[in-house]
Amino acid sequence: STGEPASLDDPAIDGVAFAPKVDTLQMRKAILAKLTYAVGKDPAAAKLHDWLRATSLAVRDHVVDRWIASVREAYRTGRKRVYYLSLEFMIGRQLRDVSCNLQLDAVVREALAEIGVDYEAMAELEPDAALGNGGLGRLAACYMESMATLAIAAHGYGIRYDHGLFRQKIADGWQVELPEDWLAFGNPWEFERREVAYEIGFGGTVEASEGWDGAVRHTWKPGDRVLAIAYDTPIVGWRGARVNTLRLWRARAADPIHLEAFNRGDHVGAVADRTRAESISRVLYPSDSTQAGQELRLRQEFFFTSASLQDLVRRHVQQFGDIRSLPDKATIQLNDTHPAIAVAELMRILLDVHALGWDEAWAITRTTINYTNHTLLPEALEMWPVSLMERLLPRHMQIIYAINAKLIADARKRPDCTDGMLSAISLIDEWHGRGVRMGNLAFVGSHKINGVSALHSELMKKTVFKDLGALYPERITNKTNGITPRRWLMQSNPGLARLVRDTIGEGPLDDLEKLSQLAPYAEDAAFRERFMQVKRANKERLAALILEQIGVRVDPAALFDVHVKRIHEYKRQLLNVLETIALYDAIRARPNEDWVPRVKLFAGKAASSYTTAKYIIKLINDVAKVVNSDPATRGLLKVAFLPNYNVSLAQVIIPAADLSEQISTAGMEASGTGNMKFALNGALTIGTLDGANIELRDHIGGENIFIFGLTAEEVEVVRRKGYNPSETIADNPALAAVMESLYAGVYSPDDPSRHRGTVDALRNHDYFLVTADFQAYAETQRKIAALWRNSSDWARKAVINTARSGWFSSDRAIRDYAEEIWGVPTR
Ligand code: NBG
Repeated sequence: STGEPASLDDPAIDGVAFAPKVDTLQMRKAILAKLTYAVGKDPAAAKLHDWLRATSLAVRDHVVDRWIASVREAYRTGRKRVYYLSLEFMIGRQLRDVSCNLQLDAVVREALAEIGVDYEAMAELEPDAALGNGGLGRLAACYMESMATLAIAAHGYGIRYDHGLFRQKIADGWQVELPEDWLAFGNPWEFERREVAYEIGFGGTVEASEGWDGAVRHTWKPGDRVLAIAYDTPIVGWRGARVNTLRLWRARAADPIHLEAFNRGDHVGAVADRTRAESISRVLYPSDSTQAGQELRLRQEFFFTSASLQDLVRRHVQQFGDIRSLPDKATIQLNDTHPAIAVAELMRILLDVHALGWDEAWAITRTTINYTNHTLLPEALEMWPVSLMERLLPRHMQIIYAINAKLIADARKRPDCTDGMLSAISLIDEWHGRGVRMGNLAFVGSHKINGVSALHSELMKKTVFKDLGALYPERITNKTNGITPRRWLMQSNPGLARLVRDTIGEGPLDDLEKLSQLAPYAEDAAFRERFMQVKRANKERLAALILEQIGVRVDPAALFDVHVKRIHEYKRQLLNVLETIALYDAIRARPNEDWVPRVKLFAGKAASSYTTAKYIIKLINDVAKVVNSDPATRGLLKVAFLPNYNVSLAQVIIPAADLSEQISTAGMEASGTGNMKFALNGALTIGTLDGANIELRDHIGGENIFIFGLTAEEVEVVRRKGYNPSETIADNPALAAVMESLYAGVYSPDDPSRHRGTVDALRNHDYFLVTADFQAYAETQRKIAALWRNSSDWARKAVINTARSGWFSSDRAIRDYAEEIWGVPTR
């Protein structure tokens, strides 16, 4: 019923582009058949949700054909597999992504139009799969898609949270967190695999005994066990090059119910064990770049890591018969430290289950595992109390002590070894009440360790991994992040994608670096005109959304100045707000000046326990209220905070931006990936020399980006010397006035003291150097306004931004990982 299914042994799966052969009539029949036989509805009675399900299932059939062929190909060729372990995968909506990559988009649209179903309205009903917090989870999603595009045999492993990242509502200007329920209407993109289940142990004891060879063998007898059940989601590469599997684990109790207790009348107690076991995959921790120090979090980390390792070891032994060839046939990438326990768990499996000797087990572990570090923030470096680890994972703790003993012994052999060095590299931190340093464990157990931008990788060598890096210098490498152009250009900005294609052809669709062919068109007035028309249409769409969502009317002709990302002090939304207030003051003071109409758009979630970040959200909304209702601004300045920032909202906001705010305190944003998405979509950037902004400047040229503020080195010096913000404030009348009005409660008349804590913190410490960078930021914003007045110069730079963003494709990033870390071929 789905038209022509691809042949399951289709040789094209080895990498040649492919498109399912299906016409509109066949697609229409397929959707109607799904509606009738899978959804069980009469077309006359079907709701939009039913059509969404039927359409997804019809498209999914084409995915499955390619998926099975991909799996067969991997077995047939015996090629090396990549295993990507991540606590977060922020994959967003699937229907448009899958149809785009299989070139089914037009056919689906036409088929639905013939049936009389509004595709756009229907697609809006699909919930975002928001199994992540921010950049780290979205990176994992982009990488999964690029691995399939480059025809790498890859498996993603994570947790199937019942509830993803909370929904954010703004009530009276404050963030309110509501539960997210993405599975409420079922999930057509996942396949439950009840037969793929592993036991995950916790607690208990370790028994030592003598093996047949006289060696000591350890057996872990866990105190309790939960089951990990697999749920598979196919991930389709561009043009269906390959379909890989994202395998997410759900926790289930081994025994669903205690019948005896139930029959006794204890109906709640009868399912208590089940509730406890299943809590492991219940919710995503809403922590972004900070440590969630909960026992449940450690249970989540071990749960998915152990299930994934058991699964990949089973697959390897089944396919190749010998565990010792694992490093030749598998490579494991740890996405941040969350799965760092993999080092000890793989050792346990090799030593205790496969009875290998220590040295052999260690060599296998050390050549199979790699680790990506995503932050230098000290509060984000995971450290689990030794006491907790000993209780929950007693065998792993023994292994960690043994790894540590060998590490220390090796370091002692070095002539330059000092006590300071030994205490820095140790897996055990003795300073903060004995904790296991998960970052060090990941480093020591890995073949390669990478940072996510050039600056971040350099800083990693100088800070967190200074001593380990000195011991093992060949291990540290850089892999600058990337973004998939399928979602972040083709799907989110079809107007621009069409213009690119009409102008320079299909090349960039398969190799984003070919976007550079667009550069000469920056000098072509007619082209610039069309480029800006696309932008204008995107801005109109966003303006309508802003009006609908929060009732604020913005002029699509205004400069859209956009700051969207998680709310965090180091990302400095505050710097932007202070400058917004200063601009508001200036407009009122000099109303007759030729002001550039500007929309200050913000969106982003604050971690539920991060009070300061929540006050920043409230402040933005307080400022918005005053500014937007003041007739004195004559609509020249509008401030808007859009609630519930997520992947789908980003897909609407980013193509409509003129200016991208990337203004973190230098040295603190590991990479950023939003910065790349904005530039690709023709926004200019105002940014600090931080993370991948530096590479952005290098690629698009210093004259096409607005860089300001302290460098990472200067930040370090200023902090070391001791920074005095009150002097800076006193020297800057505009800034001083902003601080005073905030302190006096001008923006919070209902509670004049509300923002005094914020002002005091800035006046007294200002750790993130907001006041230090204020003047440079404000001046740069005025330069940007001046450029905006010259619309052809602006358009020229916007075109150049798009033309030179090709390097930031995640295909480039994945190719680097494949060649330099994983040792697997790409297409
Ligand atoms: C984040 C960094 C970002 C980076 C993403 C992806 C964590 C721990 N780190 O700068 O803050 O772009 O990772 O690498 O979430």
